Amino acid sequence: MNQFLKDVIKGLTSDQKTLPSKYFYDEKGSRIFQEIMAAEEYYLPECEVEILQNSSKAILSEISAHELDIVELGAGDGSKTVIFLKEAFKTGKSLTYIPMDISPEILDVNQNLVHAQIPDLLINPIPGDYSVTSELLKERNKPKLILFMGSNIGNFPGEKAVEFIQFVNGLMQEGDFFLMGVDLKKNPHVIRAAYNDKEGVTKRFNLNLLERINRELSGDFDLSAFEHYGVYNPLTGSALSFLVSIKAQTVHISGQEIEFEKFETIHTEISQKYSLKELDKIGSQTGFIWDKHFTDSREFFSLSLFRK
Ligand code: AVJ
Repeated sequence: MNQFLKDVIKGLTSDQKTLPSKYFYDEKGSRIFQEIMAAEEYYLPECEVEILQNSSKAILSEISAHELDIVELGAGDGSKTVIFLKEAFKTGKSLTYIPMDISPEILDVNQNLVHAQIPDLLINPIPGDYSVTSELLKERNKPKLILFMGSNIGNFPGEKAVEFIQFVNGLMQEGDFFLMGVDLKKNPHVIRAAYNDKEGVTKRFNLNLLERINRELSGDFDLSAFEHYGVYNPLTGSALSFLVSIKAQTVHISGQEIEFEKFETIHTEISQKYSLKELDKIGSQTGFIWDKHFTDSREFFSLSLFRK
């Protein structure tokens, strides 16, 4: 049985039905995510861009190595990272950009975009699940800067985020750097709106997960019988996305029957928000000697630099 099918069946036969958010990003899902990034309510990219424009130099000034591998986990289309790469290229360091992403199609987009803007930058894309492909880094012994942008860390629930950062730390040598984009705690209305855009792009993004199951795993989800529900809980700092079955129904996936009660939900995503204090604590918990936060003017978002 392929891993996707295994994960889907496991998730949909649990008491609280769930689906892993990494499966959002097939070719179509990656394109819808690009639309989310352009949605008015989805403030994250513009904040990250503002920080990259204003602070890339300051971030780079912390890094003295002349030869540097810039590794990006979950790189996506590279449209924001290229701002940083341009600044890095100007320093005259000898750089290799190593974008990793689960979607090979988006890595092609990434490579074309970065190459068009910095023709002389060495690019070495690696497609695949970065929790697997990042193991390849252990074979490279150049100084490293690992990027994990866009608040992708938010997709890991609580302890799993700490474990993941520990895992990243384990890929690094003393003196290497980790730069992580993190969405900060803020007015709950602002967060809720970001996951409930008026145009319904986020809804399409969520429903594409069911469509993907239909396409790839011979599923028969009726997309019109599921609604998108996005909430933010200030108690926990978690934005959560669900698909709600609006009626009792039976769905078939590769021959297996899955029953839904009326209004039963599938939990599809967590997008955790952090405070700068929490990030400091996580940094020291996960083996870094210091961290420094670069934020936008509204303090909505942080690019946090950690040194091993
Ligand atoms: C790519 C994980 C950062 O959680 O904000 C956007 C994905 N989901 N809207 C996020 C997402 C719904 C996004 N990350």
